[in-house]
Amino acid sequence: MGAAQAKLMLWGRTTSINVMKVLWCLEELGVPYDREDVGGEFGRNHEPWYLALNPNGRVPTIRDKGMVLWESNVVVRYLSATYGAGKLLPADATARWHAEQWMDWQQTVLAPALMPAFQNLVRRKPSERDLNAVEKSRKATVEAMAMIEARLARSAFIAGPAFSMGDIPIGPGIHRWLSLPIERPAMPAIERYYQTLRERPTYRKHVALPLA
Ligand SMILES: N[C@@H](CCC(=O)N[C@@H](CS)C(=O)NCC(=O)O)C(=O)O
Repeated sequence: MGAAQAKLMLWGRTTSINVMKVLWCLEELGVPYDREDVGGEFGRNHEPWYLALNPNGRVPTIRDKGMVLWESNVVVRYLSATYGAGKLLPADATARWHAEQWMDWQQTVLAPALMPAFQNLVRRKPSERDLNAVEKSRKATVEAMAMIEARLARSAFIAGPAFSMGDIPIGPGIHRWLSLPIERPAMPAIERYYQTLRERPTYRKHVALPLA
């Protein structure tokens, strides 16, 4: 036996939607980890030591088996492939590639749609809120959520009949969307999906928390 393998290290504050994905994934897979607060009120993400790990200056960043990795959805893919084959990484090819597809869509469509409403309504003081940006964001998110609603009307989870890595980037956005004080059309498949996710202790522990 060689020296004990260092525990996986995660840098990032727990209130970050992108850090939540990694925390949720680690917890689903039962991978032991250490974590340090970086970003938001904790700062440090523009310090040289952090930029040497992650030149993008954002959270999360992980180090595992000597490899440093950032970009939350890539970290979720890495963890799923390394520790979650047959669990979070679907064995079925269609489910695998549908998971990948919805993960990229979350980064490029859902996240930019939802972020302005969240930032304005949760992170800013009422006097500093841009309500036009909130309304634009609300409408863009309704359009994005309509795509998820259609998908979930014919599939229990985002990539098929089973929970997978594809649900991990989507789940935190669903919680934020349903928790924001904004008008939303009824989306019964999303409501059903949210209740299913909330049955997972890992989702309740890291994701379905009061907005902060
Ligand atoms: N595409 C990146 C985005 C990372 C990102 O924007 N993280 C935010 C938090 S959700 C951040 O670092 N904000 C600056 C901060 O926390 O100080 C990813 O998915 O990891």
